[in-house]
Amino acid sequence: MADSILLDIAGDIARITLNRPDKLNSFTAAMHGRLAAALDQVEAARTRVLVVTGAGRGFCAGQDLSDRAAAPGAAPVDLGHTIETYYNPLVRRLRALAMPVIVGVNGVAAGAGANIALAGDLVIAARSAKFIQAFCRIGLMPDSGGTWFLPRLVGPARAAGLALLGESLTAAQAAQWGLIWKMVEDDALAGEIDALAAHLAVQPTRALAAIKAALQVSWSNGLDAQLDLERDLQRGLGASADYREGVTAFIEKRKPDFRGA
Ligand code: LHQ
Repeated sequence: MADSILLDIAGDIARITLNRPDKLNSFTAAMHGRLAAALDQVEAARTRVLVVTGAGRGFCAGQDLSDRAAAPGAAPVDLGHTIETYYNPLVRRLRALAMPVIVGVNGVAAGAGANIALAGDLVIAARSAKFIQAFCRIGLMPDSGGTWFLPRLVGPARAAGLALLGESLTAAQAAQWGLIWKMVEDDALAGEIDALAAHLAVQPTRALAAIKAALQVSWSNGLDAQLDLERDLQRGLGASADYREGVTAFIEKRKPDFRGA
């Protein structure tokens, strides 16, 4: 059986591909285990950017519904346990990774698959991709951070429409609404992701990690707390080798050689 998670680490760039294309890369418990192990390897390798994408025509259709089936007459499955064990740690981990996470949404992203995509820092979707908060179609509510991401990204009215109706949102609309960073034509997605990953891999990684952390916490901080946080993070960056290199390169009128330190 093919590996449900493919990991490729090339220099400073890590790529994880969700790889159950015949089931639109929907998650089984085994696949979650493989993904957690892959993320362990990414962290151990200390790469400077992570790309997450899907194999085949879908990005991820959320939970594999046959893996957690509520069979007629059977005792109900504890979905809270599934979420606590697999989905919440995954979302927390992607958000906490000290490097930018590019999510390349190559096709449909449904249910938890849509919200795992939104946990990325830069989400780029192919024109044919779709985002579906499919939960309400099967008697559930958005999880994997959906009720947190959606109102913050697209505002309360659109968040309510997406979550309550479970309709399919095109990539073009998602980009227009600000749900994602950008949409590109299908045949441009791979090249766009490669170029963005190559760019980010030579940027000042500590600064990017600080930006990521500060932007995230801004959603719950007041201005005073955020000003204090910026001061503290900037103080740390001010002592970094990459800051020294950035300023030196500026003064010497050359391209900086950032090492991520
Ligand atoms: C699938 C799936 C799938 C299994 C496509 N499972 N096979 C967390 C905690 C614990 C439990 C519950 O959930 C959660 C969070 C969640 O993620 S809940 C939401 C789960 N996801 C969904 O409800 C989406 C289900 N899928 C769909 O609605 C459609 O497949 C979409 C709209 C995504 C794509 O439609 P199509 O392009 O028409 O493709 P398809 O439906 O023909 O799917 C292709 C194959 O993939 C098919 O298998 P088959 O053997 O018949 O070819 C599907 O059965 C399979 N597949 N999603 N989630």
